[in-house]
Order: sequence, then C-alpha cells, then structure tokens
Amino acid sequence: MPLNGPDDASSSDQASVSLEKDGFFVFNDVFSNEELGGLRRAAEEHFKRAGRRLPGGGLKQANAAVEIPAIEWLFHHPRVLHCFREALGTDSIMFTSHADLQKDVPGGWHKDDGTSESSPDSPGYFSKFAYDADDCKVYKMAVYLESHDHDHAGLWVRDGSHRVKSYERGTPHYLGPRAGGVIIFDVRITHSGQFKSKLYRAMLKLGRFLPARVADPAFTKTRAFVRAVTNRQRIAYFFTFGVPNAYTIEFARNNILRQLSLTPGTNMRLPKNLKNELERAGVLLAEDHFNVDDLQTDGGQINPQANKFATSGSMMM
Ligand SMILES: O=C(O)CCC(=O)C(=O)O
Ligand SMILES: [Fe+2]
Repeated sequence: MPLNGPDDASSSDQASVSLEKDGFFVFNDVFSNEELGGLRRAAEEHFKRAGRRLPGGGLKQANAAVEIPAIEWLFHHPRVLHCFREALGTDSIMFTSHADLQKDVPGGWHKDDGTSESSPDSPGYFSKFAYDADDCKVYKMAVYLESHDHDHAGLWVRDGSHRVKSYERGTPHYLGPRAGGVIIFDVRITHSGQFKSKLYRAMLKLGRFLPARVADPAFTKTRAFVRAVTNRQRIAYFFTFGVPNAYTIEFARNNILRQLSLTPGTNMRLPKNLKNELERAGVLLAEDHFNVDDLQTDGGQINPQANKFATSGSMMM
C-alpha cells in the first residue's frame, strides 16, 4: 500500500515487509515540483548531446551518477536515503554505483539481476542464483517524472517473482506512481515498463526491412514527437542500493562491467564530491570493495582480500 511520503510515522516496517514479501513498494510525495523540474531539465539537456539510442526507439544513459553531474544531489537526497533505509529495513545501506536515465523506452518482462530468458543457466550478476536467499537485498528506485496513475505506462511487476527463477510466474500487477512518488523494487523481481502497443509492434516489424541507422533514429523521433504532442512523455531515473553484503558488492561489480560495456570509456569511479556527500550521510560504497580501475582497464578480477564482506555473507565472491 502506498505511503504518504517517507516521513509517514506508520511507515516503520511496512516498506521492508512488503519488499520481502511482494518484492516492491510505492512511496508517495518524495520529490517537490522544483526537484522534478530539475530532474527533467537535466534529462532534456543531457539527451541533446549524449545518450544511447535503443533499437526500436528511446534513449538511455548508463552511469548517470557520473555522466550527469546536474543530478548528483539525487543520490544523497535525505528523502531518497530515508526511502532506501525504510525499504532495506536498516540504516546501514550501500550504494552500488548503478544509475540509469531513460526516455521513451518501451518495455517487456525481464529481471534486473542480470539473468535473461535466453541464457537460462546463467545466474547473471550473482555468482549463483539468489532466488532462495533471504539476505539478497539489492533494491532499485524508479523515479518517474510523469504521473502514471491514469495510464498504463508506469511499471508492471509480477507479484512475488523476486523469489523464483521463472519469468512466467507471479500475477501481473500494475504500479502507477504519481509524479513525485517513487517505486522501490527488488532487482530479482520480474517487471516491465510500458508494453509496446499493437501499432508500435507493427511499426517495428516494418522497421526490420530498414537499416538500423535509419530505423532507430526514425523510431526515437516519432515516439518522442507523438509523446510530446499527446503530453505523454516518459522520463525516468533508476538507481540501486543494497544492504552491505556480498550480494550487493557482486551486483555492483558486475553491473559496473555492464555499464562499461554500454558506455565504453565512461569513468565508473564516483565523483569526489558525491562520494563525500554519501559518506557524510552514512552510506557505504560498493566501489570501496573492489578495484574499479581494474574493471575499467581489463574487466579485472575481484580481490577477495579487499572485500571484508566476502566471507561474512552466505555467498562467496
Ligand atoms: O521503463 C521502465 O519503466 C522500466 C525500465 C527497466 O525496467 C529497466 O531499465 O531495467
Ligand atoms: Fe528493469
């Protein structure tokens, strides 16, 4: 059940209990209109000069905590940290360095734990499948800049699917946050953004006959135009924190490799100021537990000596 803001006194256990049981939770009234305006301006400015165009339309930016300095405040905002602390059920939380920005990206069922239906034997970002692990608590915050309580363009989840490997299990459940609210969900949950419409799927089929360099920009522009004139723009930020243990560190490390592959040459080290602010707010950093420079250069090997959580969790690195 949504709460009226993270300061709601009744919020105590509700978020963490829901996250454990259902795999998601909605917080209302987290950001002010000014803050939403700042996030929107930063996204629009950024996509004028950068970003990755997706096949089939839409824009994405990986490593947004570094690539978009104007939104640095988002990651240490007191209300954001409060929501994560409520969701994770502890004050001791860790930032994974994962942050994405996206605009008008169409969805489809998937999990954010690095697994995919096409590689059913791969445990994704974790070294083994983590669906039965109670201490795997790696949670993503979705910040939609538009209200989605009157359309179906918010987030779909399959209830309870954070505890099963199958992509088909769990009743589909629509979560339409109002602008200013956020959703926090377990990265293991099966979820989807806005599903592709019939018209859009037909367009994509036709697009197969065109070279990607023609089809992708054409779809991105058409979608952006239709959304702008129908007042249905869809911009969202996603970023991930966890409890400080081996699961969170392993997620962070392997997700950094993913972000590097999506944005070659991006600097995955957190900016000094952001690092200081997070530390001041009592947030631990996953990047302190492996060598980011090694990942930058050779996709390096994690050093178990440097990871004090490696032997304390139930999962070995
Ligand atoms: O588009 C959305 O709302 C969801 C995006 C998502 O699930 C992702 O980027 O992993
Ligand atoms: Fe996702």
